[in-house]
Amino acid sequence: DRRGHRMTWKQYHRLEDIHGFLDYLAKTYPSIATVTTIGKSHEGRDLKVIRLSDGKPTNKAVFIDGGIHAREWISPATVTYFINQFAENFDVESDDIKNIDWYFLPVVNPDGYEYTHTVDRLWRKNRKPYLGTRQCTGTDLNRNFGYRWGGKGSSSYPCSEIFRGTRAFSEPETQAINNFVTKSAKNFTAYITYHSYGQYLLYPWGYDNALPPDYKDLDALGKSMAEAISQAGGSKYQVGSSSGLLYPAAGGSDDWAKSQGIKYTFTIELNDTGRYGFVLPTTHIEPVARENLAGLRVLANQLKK
Ligand code: ING
Ligand code: ZN
Repeated sequence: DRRGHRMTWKQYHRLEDIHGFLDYLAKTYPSIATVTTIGKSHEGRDLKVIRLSDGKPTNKAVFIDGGIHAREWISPATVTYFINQFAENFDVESDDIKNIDWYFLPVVNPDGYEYTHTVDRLWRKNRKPYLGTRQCTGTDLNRNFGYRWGGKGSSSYPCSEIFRGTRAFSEPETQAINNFVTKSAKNFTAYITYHSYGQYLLYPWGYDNALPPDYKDLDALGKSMAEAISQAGGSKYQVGSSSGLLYPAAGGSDDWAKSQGIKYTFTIELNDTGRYGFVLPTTHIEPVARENLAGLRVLANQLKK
């Protein structure tokens, strides 16, 4: 349309609209926005990262992703809301925001995401077939990352919803993130991955009931973020380690990020607490994204300290 893209936060969008939106921003704001394809999905779709930055060499770096799980549509919707907010208002944003190099990958699992739009609304995994006798499709990308891969809460059975894959980083989508984050010479100080649902701010470890040495820092920041979310929109988020608050699950992206030395690492389970679950009505997109932007601002503020 006349804005040059089709993205809104009043409905859930197909991958084409999301990618068109990122490309539009890179074209419209070339001094701050850059789009890079960091790899391809199994079916050959682009894994597009948008960087928003004023290029100051002293900036910290933050990596944010969404859509690891196909059916959690509120996640890409929320991440694209952040991108829109920062890109459209970068010059008037706070220094907290401008002193960060932001890297956003809104759809980690584009094949699964498209599949939930066309075939099965509740698909979770990616779409790479397992070449075994049972011919089941898909690996749970949040069990495929390479820290303590293969442990509790993951399955070696390809038909399982939590199939871990045949080895750590066996999937092109997780490989691309691993390569980008570990080989790009960026010094990432925070990693946030958005999922749904449950309203939780989760920190490592997920693989088992153990806590990282600095978990008190993560817990304190998580509680401040939860407070900001509640003040902005009223949703209550619980804070704790993923294994402690939910269940042990090895091979998650947050554990891997933490193992790479990224201090502030969170999995955020967006709204709701189960009334609609994965099929959150579109009227919830703006309120959920808006209150979570308030939470993200608290994280940005912490990084300058
Ligand atoms: N929940 C996460 C899952 O992958 C989780 C919970 C978070 C597990 C962090 C491990 C680490 O099962 C959803 N809804 O995907
Ligand atoms: Zn998920």
